[in-house]
Amino acid sequence: MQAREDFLLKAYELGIIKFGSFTLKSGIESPFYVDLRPLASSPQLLKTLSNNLLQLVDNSKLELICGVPYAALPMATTMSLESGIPLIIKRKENKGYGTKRMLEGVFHDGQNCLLVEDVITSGKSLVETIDEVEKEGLVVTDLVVVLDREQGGIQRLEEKGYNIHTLFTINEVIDILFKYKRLDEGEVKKIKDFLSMPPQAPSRKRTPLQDKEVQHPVGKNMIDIALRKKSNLIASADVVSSLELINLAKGIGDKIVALKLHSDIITDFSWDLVTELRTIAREKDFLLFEDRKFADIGNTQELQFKQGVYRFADWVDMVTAHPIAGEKSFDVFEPTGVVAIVEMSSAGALTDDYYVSKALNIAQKSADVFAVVAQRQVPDDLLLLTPGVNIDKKGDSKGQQYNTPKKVFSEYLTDFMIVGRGIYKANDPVAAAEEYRQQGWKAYEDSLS
Ligand code: 5BU
Repeated sequence: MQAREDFLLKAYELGIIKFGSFTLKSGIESPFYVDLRPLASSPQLLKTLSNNLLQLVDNSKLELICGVPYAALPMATTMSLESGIPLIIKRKENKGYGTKRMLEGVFHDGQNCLLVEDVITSGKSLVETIDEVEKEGLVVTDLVVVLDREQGGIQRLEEKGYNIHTLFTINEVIDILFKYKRLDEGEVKKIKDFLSMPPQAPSRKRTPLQDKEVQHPVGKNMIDIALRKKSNLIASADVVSSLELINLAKGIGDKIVALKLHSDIITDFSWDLVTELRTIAREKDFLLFEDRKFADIGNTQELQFKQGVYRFADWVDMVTAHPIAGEKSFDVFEPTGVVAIVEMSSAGALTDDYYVSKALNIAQKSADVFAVVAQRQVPDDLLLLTPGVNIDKKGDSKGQQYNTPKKVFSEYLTDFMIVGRGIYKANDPVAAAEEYRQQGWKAYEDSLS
């Protein structure tokens, strides 16, 4: 007992657990944050920990040890050195070239592999990891975990038939830290209250459109139109002739907040078309949204935006741009509203978590950006636009991935959905637009409560 407490107090001094207010990956606000990576900074503690973990399992049947990246990697390595059981390394992501294996090292089918993990919360990611290891032909029966956050993870894995051995539970950690006066009573109460809440407690609530703190005039305009029309629908008019485009705009104009265009796919693009579109947009009360996806240095983007065949600056209300060239590159669009693309809907897009967080950071720093395109919840000061929405289809043969209106409004807390083929390819585009408008608005209203 004393040894466990000693270990924990020393680990605490290294900063493996912090108290305050932290937003977890799931969006949930937590009063504490656990990060076991600093343990590797004390070789002695790492060794003690690794031996404690080894003692939790019957070593005789184990043939391999594998740590879940990254925090458990030094632990698994030390366990391997201490026990003589060979180590294999699991990749966090497939490197996409070469052998394409998820596991590195020498192993063969049917070997029993012990998985090592730092913290278990809901157990979801651990289930995915086990799947990946089993897909490589290995057998997983046992897992060792340093800390159980007591959010249902153990049960989830036990139900699937795995033996899961944990060193500490979070409640135990809190009790020990309280006993040794590292936490006071108020802090303990706050943490215990949090731990006793249902694990799937909703993260942030949706802010109703009328209460959004959007400063940009184009963003404000979008919200006003949405409320007037009870619509959160942006139609993507990916048709290739002026005639089709005009017909579509006239037909669905009063159901949408914006008409999204790819001007460079229109075979007979002309200034007459622009004039007519502007007239329809004014009559039917919607915005013109050019999905140009600018992705160059500011100077070039300025030329592309203001010069050339399309001269977007003269007639569009809003444009899409990638944040790839940095926040200054957005300045050239002023006063047109900028929608920054931080995450794409297609399979295999490079916009992973790291990209998204950096891209959001750039988007938030620019006064010209009022909205972003993404497939996840974003900070409340930006409007969220989500493409890849279709009621009937799951995807196409070219990588597009679809969600339903219900999913994007309830899960991502999307503000506006973007629908292309679901409308313009429908037998009756006007009826389809009305169906999407109704479903979208209902999903939004449902997500308010
Ligand atoms: P669809 O027919 O509903 O699949 O059309 C979607 C539209 O949204 C299409 O114009 C795309 O260029 C656009 N889009 C997208 O689908 N996914 C993205 O991540 C981005 C834009 Br950014």
